[in-house]
Amino acid sequence: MELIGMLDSPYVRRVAITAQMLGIDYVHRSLSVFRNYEEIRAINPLVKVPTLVCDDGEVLVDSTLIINYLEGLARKGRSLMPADPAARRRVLQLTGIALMAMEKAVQHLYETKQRPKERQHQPWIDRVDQQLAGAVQLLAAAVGKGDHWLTGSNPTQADVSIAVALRFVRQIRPEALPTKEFPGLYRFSERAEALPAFITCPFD
Ligand SMILES: N[C@@H](CCC(=O)N[C@@H](CS)C(=O)NCC(=O)O)C(=O)O
Repeated sequence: MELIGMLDSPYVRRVAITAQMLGIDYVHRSLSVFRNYEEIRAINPLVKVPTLVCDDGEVLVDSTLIINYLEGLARKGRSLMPADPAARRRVLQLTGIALMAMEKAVQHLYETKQRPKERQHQPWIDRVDQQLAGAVQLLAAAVGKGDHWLTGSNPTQADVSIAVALRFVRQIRPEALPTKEFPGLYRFSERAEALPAFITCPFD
C-alpha cells in the first residue's frame, strides 16, 4: 500500500509512525497538497493527505480512519489501542485533544500563510490561537513531567498523536509552546522523538 503526503503534515506523520509501530509495510510518497496538487488529485480527487492507496487500488482518507484500518491489519499484540475499556477511553480522549491541537495549528498556518495579509481576519486567528492554547494546557496537564507514557509502560496512540502534535506546534507555532512554561511537554516530545518509529519518520 502507498501512503501519500508529506511528513510535515501531523496527520500523515501519525499514520506513518503508527504503521511503523504496528509493523505494517507501506511505500511512502512524499507529495505536497500545494506543490503536487495535480499529482495528488489524479490519485484522490479530494486532494487531502494522508491518502492511503491500498494494494487493490481502494483509496482511504482521514488519519483516524486509516489508523483504524491499519490496526485491523496488525498482528496480535502490536496494537496501539488498549483492550481495557477505561484505558481505551483515556487514549481516545487524549488522542482527541492532540487532534484538536493539530487542527488549530493547521488552521493558524492556513489563515496566516495561504491567505493574503489584507484578507486575514484577526478575530478568527485569535479564536484559533485561543483554542490551540486550550489544547496545549490540557496536554500539559495530561503529560505532567513528561517522564512516562500516558496509560502504561508502552506508548499508545495517545502518546503517538500527542508527540506528533507537539513536534508540529513546536515548528510552526512555537509561541504557543514556550519552553519555560511547558518543560514537561518538551521532555515528553523529546522522549517520543527518540523512538525508532519517530526517527524513521522525521518531521520534514
Ligand atoms: N481530519 C483529517 C485532516 C487532514 C488534513 O487536513 N490534511 C491537510 C494537510 S496537514 C490537507 O490535506 N490539506 C489540504 C486541504 O485541506 O485542502 C485527517 O485526520 O486526516
